[in-house]
Amino acid sequence: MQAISLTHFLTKHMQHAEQDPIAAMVGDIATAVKQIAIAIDKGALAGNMGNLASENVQGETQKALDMITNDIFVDCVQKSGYVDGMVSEEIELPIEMAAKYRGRGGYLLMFDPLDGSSNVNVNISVGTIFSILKTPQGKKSGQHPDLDDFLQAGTNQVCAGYALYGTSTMLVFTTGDGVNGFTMDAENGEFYLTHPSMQIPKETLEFAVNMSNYRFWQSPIQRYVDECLVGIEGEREKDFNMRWVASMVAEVHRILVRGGVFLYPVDTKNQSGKLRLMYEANPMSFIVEQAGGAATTGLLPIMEVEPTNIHQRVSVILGSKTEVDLIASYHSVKKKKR
Ligand code: P6P
Repeated sequence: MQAISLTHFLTKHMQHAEQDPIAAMVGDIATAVKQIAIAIDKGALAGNMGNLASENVQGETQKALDMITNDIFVDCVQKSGYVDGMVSEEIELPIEMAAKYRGRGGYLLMFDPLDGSSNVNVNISVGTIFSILKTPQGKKSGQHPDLDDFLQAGTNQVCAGYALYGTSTMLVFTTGDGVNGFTMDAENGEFYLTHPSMQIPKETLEFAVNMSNYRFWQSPIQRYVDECLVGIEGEREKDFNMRWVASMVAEVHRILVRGGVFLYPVDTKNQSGKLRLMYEANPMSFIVEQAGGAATTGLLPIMEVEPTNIHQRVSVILGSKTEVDLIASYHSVKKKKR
């Protein structure tokens, strides 16, 4: 039986009135994803694989594709008229919507246009991550939001998702009622529901971490990874496998499909962590929790972190609930300094 299209899903499965704006924004995001997929697919042929002279607010050298994808996303996603303002990983301050699109408003959108962009040059999967919040009450529709309006905990998200530009282009999102994955048919540009109601296995034998940071980690992380490496001879009494793609969207998607645990913790090198709370950790945490997984900083659920800066970083441990809960327990147990 033909899988249902995203267009059908957005009209039939999100038919409650209050979901209309979200359906409209997701439809615009899908349009942006199609255009980004084309831009990436051209690869070196398009001559946009190089670095720009500029740096983003993170101090990272910006790639041409970072800004190309950023502009595609802003152009497409403001068209619904529901977005009062956007925050992008690539732009220091909130992005104001063009006057012709300001009107209905009511929502704020944060996004990482091309997460893992350093992988583009070596043809490894990359992704786009997005998070949608409601504009705080009291704002007149069409009024530009203040910086503080974006500073909401991840538990306030009304929609979150990612696009994965991999062996196929996929759009995976949640509106708080489970996680659904759609695959793009390159021949007609439509997305089809190929992964309904995604669920993360509670157990896993696979962890994903950048092992080169081992010497910088805090003891609970070193303890957990040591136990995985000792395997069946040690406390865990089972052997583990490891993956590290250095592309968060690819890691999270693998975990959604077959389980696993992803770790990018704070350490003595990255004392606030590496990944950004508002447009990487929070949206991925919403998706993971909606799929039956867990997402913690080690000390508290990521979505309970009260943000103080739109580009702040956070410790990220997420995936199969059994492993994430075990790692969190190691943080609460006072272990002697290693
Ligand atoms: P490292 C990509 O730059 C990213 O933000 C995530 O997508 C990825 O999980 C992580 O950083 C990779 O970091 O230190 O291994 O290069």
